[in-house]
This record gives sequence, structure tokens and C-alpha cells, in this order.
Amino acid sequence: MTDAPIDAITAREILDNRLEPTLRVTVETPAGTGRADVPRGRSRGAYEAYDRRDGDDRYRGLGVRDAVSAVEDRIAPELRGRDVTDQRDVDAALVALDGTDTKENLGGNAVVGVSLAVLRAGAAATGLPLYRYVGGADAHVIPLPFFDLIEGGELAGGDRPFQEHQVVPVGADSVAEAVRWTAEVYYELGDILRSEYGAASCNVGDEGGYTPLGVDDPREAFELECRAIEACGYDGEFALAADVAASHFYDPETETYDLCGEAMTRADLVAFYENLVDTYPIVSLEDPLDQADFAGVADLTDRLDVQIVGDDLFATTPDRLRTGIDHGAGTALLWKINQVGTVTEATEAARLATRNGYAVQVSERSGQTPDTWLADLAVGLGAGQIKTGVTRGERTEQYNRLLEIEADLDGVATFGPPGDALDR
Ligand code: 2PG
Ligand code: MG
Repeated sequence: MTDAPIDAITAREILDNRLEPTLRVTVETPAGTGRADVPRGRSRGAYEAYDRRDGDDRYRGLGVRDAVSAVEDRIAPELRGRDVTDQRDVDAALVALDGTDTKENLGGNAVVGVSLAVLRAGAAATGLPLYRYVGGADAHVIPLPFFDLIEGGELAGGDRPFQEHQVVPVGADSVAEAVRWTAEVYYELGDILRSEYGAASCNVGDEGGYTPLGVDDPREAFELECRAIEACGYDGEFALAADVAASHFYDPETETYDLCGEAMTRADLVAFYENLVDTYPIVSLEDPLDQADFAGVADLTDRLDVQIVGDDLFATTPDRLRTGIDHGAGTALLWKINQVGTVTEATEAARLATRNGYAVQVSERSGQTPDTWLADLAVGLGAGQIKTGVTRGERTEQYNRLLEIEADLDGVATFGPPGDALDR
């Protein structure tokens, strides 16, 4: 153990990639300081931790001054003196101080900022890089990235129902190779879009993927990605995947999904997926059905031989994941720490997933900053999969950090998910 008691915790309002306010939290100890920026989703699920916003005139209500006060006036006095290397103790104190399931009292954004800054301070106090502080001496798995080359849903303008049409460089041997191959495919796809759909189709969405005009059918988006992959000579080296984010085009009144102008029942949508995975080299589908539909996702998991990822479905919450496991719903957990609030709870969800044969995919939020704790945590957890968008500094910094870690682990790193997570 180190002797690194918390001296001070401060927070400030900063801006994320959307020019929207978020928190930057700093934790000081005599042995080292930790700082972390808080991410924020746009296509948020219904079961996520509460995102505390001021709701006044500033920034159209999005200010986080109340969350800053929660950190400085309520959390800091409670945590002062606790050792930053005792993450479980600190997080338990945060959970107890808040006292609600969804962090409604303090605000999930205040809580996650403190939890992450404490983790960073722990790494600083022990003199370890964050990925090694989290993963220990054995940390060596560099995650395979899922690149969101064509965006839709809540993260792009237009009528594309699927939120992310991803390419996955499954044939790459390292993140360096994965990033280079994907960059080449990205340039190629840009050329195709520019010449066939007009230059405006190369505008990017919140995660830096293209937002081509008039490409509303997911099959057309996958077709375009396949063409770019082939044109680069990478056939067979890439698979495809999607974050469908189906809750966002589901109407609970009529119990139908609005897909490409058609009101589809669950059975129609399942048939659509069966056809999709027969036609394209798809290895993974995230949130293919509504976030409350455990039975439907369980049925789909039986029918489709691809990874089924729960994002809004599980909300990185051990209880919801437990329900999913009991139903046999899904085969992978999307891991977003701010959905639940603390490092400890999120780690518990990851452990529960792994123990039950579920894969873990570490994930960005559509709102974030260039802070790279995400890349380090992906390696520290040994998750083997990450999604963190494509272009824009707050995404490319995650890749830059993974490249750096891979170079640090020269000779001992392994790349991608353990075993046959993507083959099932
Ligand atoms: C998702 C995410 C991140 P958001 O649905 O998986 O890609 O979007 O952060 O807006 O919830
Ligand atoms: Mg999602």
C-alpha cells in the first residue's frame, strides 16, 4: 500500500467535443495527482446513471455548476483522508453518500469524474501507467477496434436508422496494422462517397464517421463499406458490425420499429437481421432490439450466430446484466463506465460478464474530450474489444494512446479478443 491520502478534490466546468459543458475533476494527494474528464452520451439509454445538469439559462440548461458543487462541497469532505489506492473503499463511500440506484442525488457525472480521477491519482501515486495500475503485471491485451465509418441514428443528420455501421479489421495482427488498414479504407470510402453522392456526404457525425446523404438503408451503407474494403485489397481481412441502437426507432405504443419507412414488428426485424447476416460478413450487432426486451434479445441470440452486444440493454449495471444472463440475452457487455457511475461497479459488471462467458467491449461516448483513460482501461481490463469512433481529436487520441501502449508492450502484447468471442 502507498500512503496517498486525498488532500483535495476540485472540479471545473470544461467543454466536450460538442462544445457542451462537462466536468474535469482533479484529485490531489502528497504522492501524486489524478485528473479525469467526464464523457456524456447523446443516444442515452433509459437505465443509465443520472446526468446532472443545471437546467438554467446558461448553455441552454446544460451547465454543470451544480455537479461541480456536488464534487467540491459534498464529495470532497467525505473522501478527504482516504487512500486513493483503495478504489473500492472510495467508490463504496461514493455509492453510500449518493444513496440512490442511478446516482440521482449527487449526479452520475459528478460521481464518475471523482471515481476516475481517484483511479488516475492511484496510478500516479504508485508510479504506474494507468493500464498497468488497472491490469497489473499481466496487462497485455490490446483491444481490436470497431470503427464506425458510417454514422446514423441520433449521432448524424438524415434518416439512417442504424447508429453505427462499423468495420472491424479482424485480420490485423496489431492495433498499428488495424488503424492503418482502416485509415486506408476510410480514405477510399471518402473517395467513393464524394464521387457518387457529392462532397457533402463526406461530412462527419459526432464520432467522426461519414454521414452520406440519401444512404438510409443499412444494406447500402454496408455495401459501400464492402466496396471500399475490396478496393483497398483487404477482402477477408475485415468483418462488419453495427450498433443498431434500436430503442431509438422503436415505438412502444405500437410495438413496432420504424426501419426505412416500414413499421416492423419484432418478428419482421428479426427476419431482417437473419437476412443481413446471411448477406454481409457481420460478426457483431449491438442493441438490435428495444432496451427493455430481454426475451426478444434472448431469442435473437439463439437465432443468430454473431456476437450480440448489450449497451442500453445492460447499461453496464451488474443487476441488469444478471437479468440478461438469466434470460440468455446477448453474448457481450458494452462497457461504459458513466452508465453506472463508479470504477468499482463497472469493473464488477465486466467481471460478471467474463465469468458468464460474455465478451466485453469497452466504449466511448459520443460526447467526450481527448482524455485517454478509455484506451488505458480497455488494456487494463484485457477486454480485447474497443469502439471509439473514427476521426476527430477526441477519437484519434484514443488510437494514439493504444499505439503508444502497444509500443510499450513490444514483444509481449497480444491483439484482439481472447478465444473465439467473435466466432461464437
Ligand atoms: C452508443 C454510444 C457511443 P452515446 O450508443 O453506443 O457510440 O452513443 O454515447 O451517444 O450513447
Ligand atoms: Mg450503443
